[in-house]
Amino acid sequence: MNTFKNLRMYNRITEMNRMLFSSSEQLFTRFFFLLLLLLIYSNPVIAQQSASEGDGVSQIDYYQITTLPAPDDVVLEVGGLTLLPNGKLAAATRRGEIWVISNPEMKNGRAPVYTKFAEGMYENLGLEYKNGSFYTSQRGELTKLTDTNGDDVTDLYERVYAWPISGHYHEYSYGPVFLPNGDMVVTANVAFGNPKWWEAQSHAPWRGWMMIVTPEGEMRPFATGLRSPNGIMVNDQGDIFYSENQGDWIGSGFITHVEEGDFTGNPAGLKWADHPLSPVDVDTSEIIDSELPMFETAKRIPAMKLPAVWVPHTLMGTSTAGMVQDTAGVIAPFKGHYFVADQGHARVNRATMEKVSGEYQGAIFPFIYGLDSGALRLALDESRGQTMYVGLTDRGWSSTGEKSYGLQRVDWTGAIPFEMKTITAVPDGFNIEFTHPVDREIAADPSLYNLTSFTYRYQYEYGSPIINQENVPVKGLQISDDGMNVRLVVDNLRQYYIHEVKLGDIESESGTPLLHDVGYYTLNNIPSGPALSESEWTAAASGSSDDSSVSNSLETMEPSVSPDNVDADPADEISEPAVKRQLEMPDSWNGRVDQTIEMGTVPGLEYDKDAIEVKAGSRVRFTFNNTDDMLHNVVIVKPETADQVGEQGMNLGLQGEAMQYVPDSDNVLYHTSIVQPGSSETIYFTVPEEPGTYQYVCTFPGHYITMRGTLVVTE
Ligand SMILES: [Cu+2]
Repeated sequence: MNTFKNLRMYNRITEMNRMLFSSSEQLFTRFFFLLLLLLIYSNPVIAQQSASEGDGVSQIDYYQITTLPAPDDVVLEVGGLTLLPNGKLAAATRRGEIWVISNPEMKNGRAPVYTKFAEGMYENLGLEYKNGSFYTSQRGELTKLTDTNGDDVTDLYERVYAWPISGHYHEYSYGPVFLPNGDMVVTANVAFGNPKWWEAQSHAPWRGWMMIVTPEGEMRPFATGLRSPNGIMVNDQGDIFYSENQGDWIGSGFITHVEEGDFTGNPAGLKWADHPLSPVDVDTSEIIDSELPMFETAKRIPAMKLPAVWVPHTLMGTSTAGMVQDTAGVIAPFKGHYFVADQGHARVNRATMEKVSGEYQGAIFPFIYGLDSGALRLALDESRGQTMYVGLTDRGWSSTGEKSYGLQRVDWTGAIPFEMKTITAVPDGFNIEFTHPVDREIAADPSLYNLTSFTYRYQYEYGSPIINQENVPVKGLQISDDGMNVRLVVDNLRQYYIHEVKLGDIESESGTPLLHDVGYYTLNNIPSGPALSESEWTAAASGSSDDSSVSNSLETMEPSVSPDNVDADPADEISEPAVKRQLEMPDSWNGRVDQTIEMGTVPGLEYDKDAIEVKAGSRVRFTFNNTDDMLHNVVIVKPETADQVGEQGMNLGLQGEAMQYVPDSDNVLYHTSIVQPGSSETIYFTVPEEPGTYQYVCTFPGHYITMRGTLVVTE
């Protein structure tokens, strides 16, 4: 356990260091300070983001994140990642190279060794190894590479299959992933066009398609409707899945089970549905911009395949990427589950799926936060166990995290976190399986299970707001004899809808709090079968079932004065202002402002100022100009509370949007609303009387880790 204590200490000191040396001129000093810390703790960990939950358990109690160092001249923008039979790791890069990495586990603290296996290719976004050869997708072809003389450098590049491209920058090609019969699955991104820059268009055959390619170079178009199909996975049943990214006709990211002839949502690829090789029987004229949910269109079009698991946008990530099934139980408590990388949020989620009425559906849960950059590819180390490698890149795509590429390792410590292990559908509600037995007394309270359902529009416009949000009142529950399962009996179960399951302070039998308290279940089918009879479950106390769920009302827009019961000690002295978002200059100021502050953004999720100095008690006019292409706010918080407030913002779930992602906490002093790209907002506030190092932070989900600075209040 000492290691973890050190890690936690490391995090705390990194944070201190961030506060002490935040101006850019002092970067040099900061670097040496960090180096010193690393020597003091003499630990192979080079970067470890804090993900403390603030209530007793945190990510680092269960998972250790280590950055694999690389030589300066290796620009490891990972597009493909695979483990080799000899224990080495191989990465294909967006720069067109393949690197073989020896000693990725960094035995005895020794650095990994990088050998360039291949170069001169173009935007490789997938990598597999089979029978002594690598297989990788370049933008325009699937390539096989072989080292024929055993010097760890390829000397044979063979084209397996080439597909046409128009030359548009967005025509990324992904894969391959092998099927059990030795054929390969590849996917082809659409181009963009007019009148909107983001409008998906298929300028060449099979853009927007999934293709099956045999090792002999025969290609079979398999399915279309794909927009930005960054992840491909074949599970232990031999079934094919792909991950999708939000855009036109795609309300949010998702994971879809793909079968031959499927149409998965985006109509661009339908341009080739009449082609003699096409197995897809859908006509573009059948796609109508109706503002209805996707499932309404699927009722009309038999070939339309609904997502097995929606990955709710901003709540669980922004760009669904690589996926891998943990068939060997590398992360043992989650054997058989699916890990799903998110590029935009630099995180990894965990999905579980089941088949109901012959179709896949399931849940997605948070797993790992705080990676260095956009998480694109995952590889599980099945031979050594307990390790997942994550390949990172964000060039042109932006993500949270402080770097633009790299390779990190997630090591499971062996301690099993208290989590919702699975959510499964039952005829009258959901069954939640936990990783440890629950504290029965606490878990018996139905008000601790908050369920809300919602979906997205199927529309031409980019993305979608959350629509048709409704409460799902919990009528009662039944705890299994072993305490591992809680079966919820609910009202208002809706087929096709995403059901948010958010838990209150449930603890395990041994008093451990949940590491993550939320999951999102996509209910494509409600199982048939007997419901629990009323004698089998404990009813909710009257009145508690209706108001336990999240309100959809905009009344929660201004979370101003209500106190928060979790409070950081050093902040207790600072009183909470009555109005936290003052848009007009207060009359009592008589038109006099002591200081005007302008704050902007810079690419890479940062403000354009690391620190601002203000005088205690002074009157400030504060303007936030969002010059970035993403949504941001500015939340001024009490000293040392940016992490806590940032995490609370991230955990608001469905309430977040209406609350401008500003948690209802007395650590929040002042804030702007969420400011749209290219817009600005001005607020007025009086600086606290207590001098100190306050913080400001963006609480839009996932941004708080890098988007922050210090507000130095002087006497
Ligand atoms: Cu932000």
